[in-house]
Amino acid sequence: MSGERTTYYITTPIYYADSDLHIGHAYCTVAADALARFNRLRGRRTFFLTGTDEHGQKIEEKARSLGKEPLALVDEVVARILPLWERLGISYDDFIRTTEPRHEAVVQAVFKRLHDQGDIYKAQYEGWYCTPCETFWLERQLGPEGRCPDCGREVRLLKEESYFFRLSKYQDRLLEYIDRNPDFIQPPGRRNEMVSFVRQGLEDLCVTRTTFDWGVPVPFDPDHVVYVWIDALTNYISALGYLSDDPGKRELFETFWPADVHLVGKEIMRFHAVIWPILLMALGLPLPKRVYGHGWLVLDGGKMSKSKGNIIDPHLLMDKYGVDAVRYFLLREIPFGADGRYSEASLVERVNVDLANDLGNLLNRTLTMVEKYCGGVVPAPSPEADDRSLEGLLADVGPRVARAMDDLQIPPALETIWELVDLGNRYIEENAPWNLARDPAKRDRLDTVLYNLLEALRAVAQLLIPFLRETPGRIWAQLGLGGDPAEVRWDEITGWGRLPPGTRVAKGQPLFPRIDPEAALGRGEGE
Ligand code: ME8
Repeated sequence: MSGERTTYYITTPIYYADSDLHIGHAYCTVAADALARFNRLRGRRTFFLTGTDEHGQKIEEKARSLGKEPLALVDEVVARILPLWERLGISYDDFIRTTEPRHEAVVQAVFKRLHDQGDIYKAQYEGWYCTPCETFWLERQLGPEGRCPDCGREVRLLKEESYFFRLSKYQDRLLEYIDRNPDFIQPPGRRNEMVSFVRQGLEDLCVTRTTFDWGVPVPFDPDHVVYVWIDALTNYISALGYLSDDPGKRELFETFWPADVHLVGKEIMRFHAVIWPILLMALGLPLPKRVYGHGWLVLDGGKMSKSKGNIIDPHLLMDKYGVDAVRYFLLREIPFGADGRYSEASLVERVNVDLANDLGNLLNRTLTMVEKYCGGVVPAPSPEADDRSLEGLLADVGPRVARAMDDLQIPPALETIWELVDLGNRYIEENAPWNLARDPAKRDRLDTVLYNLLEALRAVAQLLIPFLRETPGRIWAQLGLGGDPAEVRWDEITGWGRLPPGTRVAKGQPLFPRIDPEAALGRGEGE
C-alpha cells in the first residue's frame, strides 16, 4: 500500500443553504467523515472540508418571499446545520461559507485572472435558466415540454449581457486528461457518462448574471455577479488559502491540493467533472485525484428531496434510535456509488440484527462469562495455547478494511469488521465456555477462550472508531479500559494481545437494546 503518502484531503460538496436538511445530505457527509476519521487513525495528515453554498437567485428569491435579507436567511440555515453536524459527529477541519470575505476575495481574484488571460470574455447571453438547479440550458438540451432536463421544472428565458468562460477551448485537454487518468472520475459508469457528455461538444459557459444582486460582484464590472456554481466550486481552494497573502494559510494549499477525493452526488457530477477541472486547468492548477459520484438515498422511487416532500429529518431519527444507529445504517446499508432505498424498517432491522444481536450480544455474553467464571477480571491466556482463529482473522481484517476504505467501499469495510464479530459468536458456540467451566482441568483453556473473545472485542471497538461515534468508547469502558480508544494507530489495532490481563471489566447497559419493530414503526408503516 502507499505507506509513504502522508496527506489526505476530502471535500464534500457544500449545500444550497436554503434546502431543509435531510438524511440524504447527512449521507455523503457521514461517509466523508468516516473516510477522514479512518485516514487520521492511520496517521495521515487529513483535511476534511465541508460548508455551505449560500449565493444565487434561488436564495435571493426565497429570502424575498419570506420578507428577509438573504444573509439573514442563510445565517438561520447555517445555525441549523452546525448542531446537526455536531450531533452526527462530523469531524470537519473547516466549514466554509461562501458568504465569508476569505472566500469572496478568492472568487474575485480567480475571475479577474481568468478575464486578464482571455479565458473570460463579455457577450450577450440568450438561453434558458433553471433557477432551482441554478443551471443554464440551451434550447436543444431542454427536456419534455421545454422543462429542465435535470429536475423537470419550468425554466425561464434569459437575455442578459454576460461574461462567458471558454469551456470549449479546454474540451480536448479535458478528454485527454480523463483518458490518461482512469481513476479521475469514479465509479466507471459515471466516467463514461461524462466522456459522452463532453464529446457532444462544450459550449462556452455563461458565468455572470445581472438581474439580481445576491452573489459575488465582478470586481471590475460590479453590475455583474459571479455565477453561483463558479463561486461555489471555488470553495475547495479558497478554504485552503489559495492566493492568500498569509503564508500560514497558503501552507494548507501547498500541503493538501490537489484533493485526494471529492465526494459529490451523481446529479452534480457535470459541475465537478467538467466545469471544475476546466477552471483548474485554466488556473494552471492540478486536478483533484478522484471525483467520486455517489448515489442517492431514495424513498418511494424518487430522490429524497424537499421539493418532492419526502424528506426524513435526521434529528428525529437520532431522537428515536441514537446517533450510532443512524450512522451505521447510512454507512452499511447503502452501496457506495449506487442508489440505496431508505426505509425505517431496514434501519430497525440493521440495529436489531447487526448491532443488538451480533455485536451487542457478543459483548454481553462475553462479559457475563468473565464475571461468572473469572470474578470479572480479564484472564491471562495460556502461553501454550495454539488457537489462533480470532488472532489470524484480525490480522487479515485490518488490511482488508484499509483496502476497502481506500477504494471508498464503506459497506464492505463494515462487513469485514463483522466477520470478526460473527467469528466471535461462533467461537463461543464452538468452545462452549460453560462446559469448560465445569472441569477444573480445562481452566487454562477457559481462560484462553475468554481472553481471545475480550481481545477480539477490544479490536472491534477500535476498528469501529471511523464509523461510529459513541459505541467504541462504550465497549472500551465495559472492557474496563481507561483513556480514549481512539488514541491508537491503525496498525496497532490489528496487533494481537494488547488487552492487559488483570483488567477489571465493567459490564454495563446493553449497547443496543433490541427495538420492537411493531412499536417503533407501527403496524404496516414500515416504510
Ligand atoms: O448540490 N441522497 O447542494 P445540495 C444522497 N450546493 N445524497 C443527497 C441527497 C439524497 N437524497 N440529496 C442531496 C448542492 N444529496 C450544491 C453543491 S458544490 C460546489 C455545490 C447530496 O444541498 C447531493 O448529492 O442540493 C450533494 O452532494 C449534497 O447532498 C448537497 O446537495
